[in-house]
Amino acid sequence: MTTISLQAVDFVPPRVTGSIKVRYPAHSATEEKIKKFEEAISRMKALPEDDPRSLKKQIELYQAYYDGNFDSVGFPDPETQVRDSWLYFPFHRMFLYFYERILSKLCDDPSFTVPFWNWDSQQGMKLPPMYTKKSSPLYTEIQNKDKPIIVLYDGNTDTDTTEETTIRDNLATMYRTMIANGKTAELFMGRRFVTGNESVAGAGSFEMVPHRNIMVWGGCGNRWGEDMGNFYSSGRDVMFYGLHANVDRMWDVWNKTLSHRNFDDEEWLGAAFYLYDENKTLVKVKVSDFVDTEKLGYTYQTSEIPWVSARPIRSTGLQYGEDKTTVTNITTSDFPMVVSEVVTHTVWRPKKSRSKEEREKEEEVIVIEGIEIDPEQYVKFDVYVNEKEGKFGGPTCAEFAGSFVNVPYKMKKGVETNKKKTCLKLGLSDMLEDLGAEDDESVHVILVPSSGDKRIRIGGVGIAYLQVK
Ligand SMILES: [Cu+2]
Repeated sequence: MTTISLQAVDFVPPRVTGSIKVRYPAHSATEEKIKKFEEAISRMKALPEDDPRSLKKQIELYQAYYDGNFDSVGFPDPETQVRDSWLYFPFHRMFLYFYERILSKLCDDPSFTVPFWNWDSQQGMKLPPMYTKKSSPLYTEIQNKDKPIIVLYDGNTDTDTTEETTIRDNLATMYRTMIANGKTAELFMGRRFVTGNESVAGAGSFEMVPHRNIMVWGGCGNRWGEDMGNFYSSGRDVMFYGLHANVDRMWDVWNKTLSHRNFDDEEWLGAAFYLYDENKTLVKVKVSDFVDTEKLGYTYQTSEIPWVSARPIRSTGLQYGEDKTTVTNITTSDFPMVVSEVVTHTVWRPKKSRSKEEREKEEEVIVIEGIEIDPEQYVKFDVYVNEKEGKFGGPTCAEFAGSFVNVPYKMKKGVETNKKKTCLKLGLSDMLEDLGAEDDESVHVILVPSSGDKRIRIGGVGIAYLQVK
């Protein structure tokens, strides 16, 4: 193992005086803004490749924090990845912040901001026009090739799906991710990840869905999914930065509009990364400096949030999901097992008939643990609750709890495929209310492998309670 010593300066937050900068939606950008952005990107692309601000170095820098490139000193396991953990949101905020500062300097405009691809609104669900003009430096060949017109949050690639259905599914998916499955910092932002922590990883609701499916949608659809659908290549596509600006905006919405609090653990606030600024200086940045965009001197243009009213409805009596699927009953003694077909498992609830106050204090969650997959493969399985008829109607059903999604990535050399275990936690409290099942002694948890690699090993399924702050 090589240990590298880094000469870096500590990050000093900018002095914010007067009005702050506003990031704007890509689909409604003015000609003037597009021209400025094109100019800045052209200059970044023209930098020598070994300049730490060059596009090549941005791509490499991004990949450096994925794909198991670093060990924590003295703790080879678990390997360091910003995926699947509470580092996902802050790392991306930092990365984009410096990307924006570099572009701002390159186009010599202190008021410069990056656009956000407003994929959570109906108008933003198609490729924004700024990325589709062949002669533009914002254009990527792969990006513009054969893909459904509307971005698919759920990863569903049914060819007979209409635009209207996809938009409806997308909005329901966003509601579930941001609201029903986003009640605590752990559920929304991901599991705790600290040096020497041997416990398994786990992505938050948002990193898993829709984020991963949007990355895959942005890729070329082959096994490796380049550019956007694979971490080593995603930074090649200019739209990837717009995608993540909206990810950053969603974190801001979760804090400010939905009034949720971040982690307050010292380990999270003190977690540090090394990034290059606009003057090629290596800067050590801490999460604590990146919890509020306004303290960094930027905010997001106010934009409609259509998914807040898209609470999924009960599927009974609806027309979709006509095909019935055969479901196999399994019991606790069957675990660990490889789930390659639809299975249902009855899970006893330690608490039932909880009052509204109790439900607001503690979120009941389904825990699917010991998930082992091949990290180099796309994997998606869905989780339904109490869907007794074998009809799996997708994100707008009240019985749909959420999904597990893997975007292909690499583990460090020497680590066996399938070694890393992860888990999935999905909020149950709202669902049980919608299904009228709060008084039931058990819930039926149905696992539906839906696309990608189907060699999914599951360690067990249970119920837990997480405190809501
Ligand atoms: Cu991403």
